Amino acid sequence: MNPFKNVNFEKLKRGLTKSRKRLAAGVAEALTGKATIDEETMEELEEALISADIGFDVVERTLENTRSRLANQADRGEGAALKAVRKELAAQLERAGATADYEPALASHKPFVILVVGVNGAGKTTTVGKLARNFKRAGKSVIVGAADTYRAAANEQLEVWAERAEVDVLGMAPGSDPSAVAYRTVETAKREGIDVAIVDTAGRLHTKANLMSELGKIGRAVAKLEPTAPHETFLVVDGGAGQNAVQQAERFSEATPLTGLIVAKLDGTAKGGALFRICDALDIPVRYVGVGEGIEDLQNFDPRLFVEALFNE
Ligand SMILES: Nc1nc2c(ncn2[C@@H]2O[C@H](COP(=O)(O)OP(=O)(O)O)[C@@H](O)[C@H]2O)c(=O)[nH]1
Ligand SMILES: [Mg+2]
Repeated sequence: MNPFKNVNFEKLKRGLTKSRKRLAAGVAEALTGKATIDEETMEELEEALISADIGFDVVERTLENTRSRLANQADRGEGAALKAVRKELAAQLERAGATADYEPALASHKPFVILVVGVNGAGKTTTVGKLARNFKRAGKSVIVGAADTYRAAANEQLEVWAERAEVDVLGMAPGSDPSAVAYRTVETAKREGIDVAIVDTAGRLHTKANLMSELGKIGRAVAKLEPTAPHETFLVVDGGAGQNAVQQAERFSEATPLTGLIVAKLDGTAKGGALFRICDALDIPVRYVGVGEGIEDLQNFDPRLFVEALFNE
């Protein structure tokens, strides 16, 4: 195999600038100059983490574990506390299954079939282009399927990304059945021995039941050709959507089994902390993060590196 991982700490850091400012300022205010961390400091810390959108449950668990970690060591100063908080925050992401070791199981499935779902404007099509590029850089052949058949412009948008990523694209006439596009994409991948088939779907309001049930239909269409497919169903959420993203994720996971999250547009928001509550609420691992509009801007998700980038000055 030829693993390619797009991990670029400096770019990640830059992308998280707004979120880091929000988080780091509050945490620094709570901890700076404290020789030992007392309960009052813990409360300030709690406030800082909550106002960084991290979500109540995650914050409570993080602080509880931080307390017991500190209780078991001699050094309970500012530095030790910060270190413990970071470790615990990363642990919360790992708890939902995120890991730096994640690799799509391309060796076990050919084609490896990925469905990309989410609400309108979340960043799906852009993410499909970036994903295709990452696989291409790993030496894999890729086909993308334009199953957003509702808008005439959707095909063109995906074609532009496919061209940038230098991969094949399969589109059908606007108004075609999205399941048919998905089916033909996988069929073409099989026939031509293509490694990865990525199906882009139309944005749908998580409140519209008929569109949501169509997702199940798309999944069943590809399973007719490949019983184990789709091998991944990624939900793309806008990193700036906060609590709203939690609700989206809940509705989507009712409509179709989700295997991972992709959090896009983290570069545009100060609400990056919401990523913690999203994967905690759904118990679904984050697999990739989008930190820019360029084709190279989809990074593999490493929980520890992410937390490091959220705090690192
Ligand atoms: N800054 C930034 N913009 C993004 C990112 N991902 C997507 N976008 C932008 O979000 C907008 C909607 O993206 P699109 O892929 O069309 O969303 P879709 O409706 O879910 O397919 C576009 O303007 C993208 O350029 C990202 O990681 N960072
Ligand atoms: Mg789209």
